[in-house]
Amino acid sequence: MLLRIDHVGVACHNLEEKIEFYESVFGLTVVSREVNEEQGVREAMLHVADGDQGASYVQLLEPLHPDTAVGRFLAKRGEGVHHIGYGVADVTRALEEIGAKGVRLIDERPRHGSMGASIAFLHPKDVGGVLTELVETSRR
Ligand code: CMX
Ligand code: CO
Repeated sequence: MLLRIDHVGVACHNLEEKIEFYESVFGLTVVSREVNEEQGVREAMLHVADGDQGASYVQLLEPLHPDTAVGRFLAKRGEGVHHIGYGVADVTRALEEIGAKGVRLIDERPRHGSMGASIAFLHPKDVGGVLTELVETSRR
């Protein structure tokens, strides 16, 4: 069901500073910058590699407000890995299959994610403490 690791989501206080760090230390390139009001983030996708099943990225996340998912995470745990995003062929179908196995779905239906993707989150409490995102890449 999981095709690849699409991205690792990293929570940070200052997006521009963290972009500079990933560019200068790892030589990564920003391929997209977006504000996603629904998710409460300002974010950037940095390309890591291309594989048979698609590309993989680091997603840097800065909260738009303290009272958001990433804002609360930063206050509680500080900067660090926030979630893992796995590529799937069909996010609606994956949600049905995973929900049927008793895993709590944060999103019953897909939402809008980076670069036109359809995304949905699974509750970290049912995935061994790992906030898990399913990503269906847009077919552009
Ligand atoms: N990873 C692992 N555990 C996490 C977590 C994370 N990223 N965020 C919160 N938790 C844990 C907390 O530690 C807490 O556990 P304890 O009760 O044992 O302390 C529990 O989950 C509830 O956390 P909370 O502080 O009450 O936080 P929220 O109200 O924000 O709820 C969650 C948590 C996962 C439901 C919420 O963050 C959410 O809906 N996330 C999905 C959306 C999202 O993260 N969007 C930003 C990224 C967008 C993108 O990738 O495009
Ligand atoms: Co993500």
